[in-house]
Amino acid sequence: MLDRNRRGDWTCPAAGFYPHQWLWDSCFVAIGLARVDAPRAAGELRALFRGQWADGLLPHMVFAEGVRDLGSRRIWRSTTYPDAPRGVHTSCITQPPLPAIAAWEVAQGLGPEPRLAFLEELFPKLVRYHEWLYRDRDLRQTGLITLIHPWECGLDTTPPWMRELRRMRTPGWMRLVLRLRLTRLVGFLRRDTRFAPKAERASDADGLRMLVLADRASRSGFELRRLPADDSVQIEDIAFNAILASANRALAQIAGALGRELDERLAACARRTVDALEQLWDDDAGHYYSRNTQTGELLRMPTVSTYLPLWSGIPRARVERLLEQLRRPNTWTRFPVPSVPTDGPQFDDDRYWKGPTWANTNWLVVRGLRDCGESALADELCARTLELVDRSGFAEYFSPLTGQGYGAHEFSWTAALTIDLLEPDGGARDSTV
Ligand code: 9WN
Repeated sequence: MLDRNRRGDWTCPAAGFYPHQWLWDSCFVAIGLARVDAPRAAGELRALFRGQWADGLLPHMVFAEGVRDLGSRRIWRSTTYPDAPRGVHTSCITQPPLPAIAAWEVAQGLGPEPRLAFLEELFPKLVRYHEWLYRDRDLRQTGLITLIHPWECGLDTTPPWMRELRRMRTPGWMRLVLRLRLTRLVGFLRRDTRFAPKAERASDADGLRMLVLADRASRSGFELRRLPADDSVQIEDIAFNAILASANRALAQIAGALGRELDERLAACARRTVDALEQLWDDDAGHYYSRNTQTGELLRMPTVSTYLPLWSGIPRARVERLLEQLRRPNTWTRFPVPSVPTDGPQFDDDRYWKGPTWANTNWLVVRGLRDCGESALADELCARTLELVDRSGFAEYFSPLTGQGYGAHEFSWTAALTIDLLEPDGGARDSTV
């Protein structure tokens, strides 16, 4: 299946459905491929970096040549920016910072010589990406990165983000479209509903708001420092920042393997991130939440993102509270971990990021559990994830209640992470990362 989704050096998430290269998809694909074909995995990451901008930004999408799809390339018009690469079209925002983690995994699969050459090649690019994050997206130097669009967090329609989007000023034309239910018009512009039933996808309202937000951000060149305070959405996303904390550790390991040290400024930023995760902890609820950067308000809606700091080196007391939450029946379902707890008002077992279980977030939780020494629970989650795949194939996401597969049905990261989870140390080649 991964061969079918292969497009030269890189792998698309799902043929037809998602025809371009996505940042975190390619990282998950590389992590799985590293177990069976490390040179190809290395190529996957190299191809991702062909989209890197001169200022260090690693965009969330690199567009495939010659694929016709309505609109998406036009939202970005990357080639109008001096820092964007020539000869390839990209988006102008990023996605969860997994590249350093993936590079370290891929390196383990390569022989000693190609390993060093690969790490030498990628290290400066990874450093520039992390420096860009801290320079352009942590303006107050808090250690927490601010995202400017839900597409950046990877869990696009996750309830806390959608609630913030509902608060933004809605243009008149959009109110009209929604009031008159001109959904057929919207349906014509949408690509996803050609491949999967509407009930499994983002609602038209959520989809339209995301487009409006992208359009507004484009007027400020997608630059956080230029965004108008009252017409933007700015969030310190918990999933993104938790992954960044693990990625910083992977970056330090890569530096170590090359006999170098991280630049002191970057190392200080990395230390701040781990400490700053504490600010996103709500002790009453026992959850980590994302935070509105402008108002400082925690977005108190539990999602699977709350478990990602398990892999970020958080204090043991926090781990204990998270384990309590994870074992609750609203979360430890027949097929955990649902993207939204099953007793929440938003829960919908087949709709995208509003309830279904996803292989990539499970993989991240498995990694976190192993890092915390919780191997029994990690094994259990690993086994249930494999059971999902066994029953329903390499679906994009699954019902946490019945295990039925939804969305795209030949989805690359589900297949790739299955390869990794099938290994005896399932989901943790090197638990020290
Ligand atoms: C927008 C490719 C991507 C994933 C995201 C997932 C979805 C895109 C979309 O698909 O997002 O980036 O078109 O909805 O939410 O996590 O990387 O698989």
